[in-house]
Amino acid sequence: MGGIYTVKTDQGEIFKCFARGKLKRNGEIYIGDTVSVVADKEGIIEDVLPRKSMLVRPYISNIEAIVIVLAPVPKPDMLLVDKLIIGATEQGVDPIICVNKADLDGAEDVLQQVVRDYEDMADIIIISTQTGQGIDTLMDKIRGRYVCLAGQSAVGKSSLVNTICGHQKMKVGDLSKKGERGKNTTRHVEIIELDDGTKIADTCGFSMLEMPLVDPTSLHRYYTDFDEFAVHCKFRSCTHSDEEVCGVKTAVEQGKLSKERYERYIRLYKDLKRRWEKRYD
Ligand SMILES: Nc1nc2c(ncn2[C@@H]2O[C@H](COP(=O)(O)OP(=O)(O)OP(=O)(O)O)[C@@H](O)[C@H]2O)c(=O)[nH]1
Ligand SMILES: [Mg+2]
Ligand SMILES: [Zn+2]
Repeated sequence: MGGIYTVKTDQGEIFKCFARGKLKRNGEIYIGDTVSVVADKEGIIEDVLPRKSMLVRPYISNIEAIVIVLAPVPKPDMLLVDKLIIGATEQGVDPIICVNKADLDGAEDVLQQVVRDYEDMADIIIISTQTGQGIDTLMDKIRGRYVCLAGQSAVGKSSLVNTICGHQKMKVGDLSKKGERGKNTTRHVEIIELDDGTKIADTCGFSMLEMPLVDPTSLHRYYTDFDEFAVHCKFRSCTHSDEEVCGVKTAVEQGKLSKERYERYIRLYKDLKRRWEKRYD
């Protein structure tokens, strides 16, 4: 925060550190980085060690799994879920989807939609930070791992941290009156360490998210649920967009693949194509 980095050493000491100019200028320090420091009273970050993973949204490194939180309110943004899953998969990070606020009407509908669209792509859990439902199941998936929470503002990420910690660790917000959006209560990323070694990074909610720029013709690789139908495409290199004989499109027409998910795929595909063609401009 404000150019000061909190670093924990192997011995468990916590240092406030500054960064060497070159690291800062290149925006090269991520939350979750393993760094080498020279520390006396205050520390200087000398170097960043190689990363196991690196996400740009949320801005975090070395995580093993990403917990994507959704809720009946605010209204789920499935395009955001698509992008988070693609970004995670690209970095070898496991996606886990948590449908929160199970105590509210509409949670079951969200769960059904999530199962329909992401069953093949992610672990799916329904939880409530208010009643405690599903929290043990989630803990079984993340225990001992380094994970981050991600998703729209006000879905309950900080509430989840508090439920897991058993006390009010993070500030919790409200839904703003107009539009039931979120108010972006969490403003910085914090990593919370539990006694059992689990590390959870609470992040700021966001709505807009640009995908990492992947070659649009390989976007379908992140849609493994398309694979069994893609064997019926005329061309092996089928992008499932404008091609005439396409097993994926047929499966969508026959209701074997989610139309909504496919339409979002096309939207991402076109978006990537536009960016890809302009990538050297
Ligand atoms: N009914 C219900 N409300 C919940 C649940 N979990 C969280 N909330 C409420 O949702 C609102 C937002 O919670 P936060 O934890 O601040 O949400 P957040 O995802 O951290 O939001 P940002 O920090 O803005 O990204 C608060 O009013 C919580 O009380 C739940 O399981 N059920
Ligand atoms: Mg929060
Ligand atoms: Zn096809």
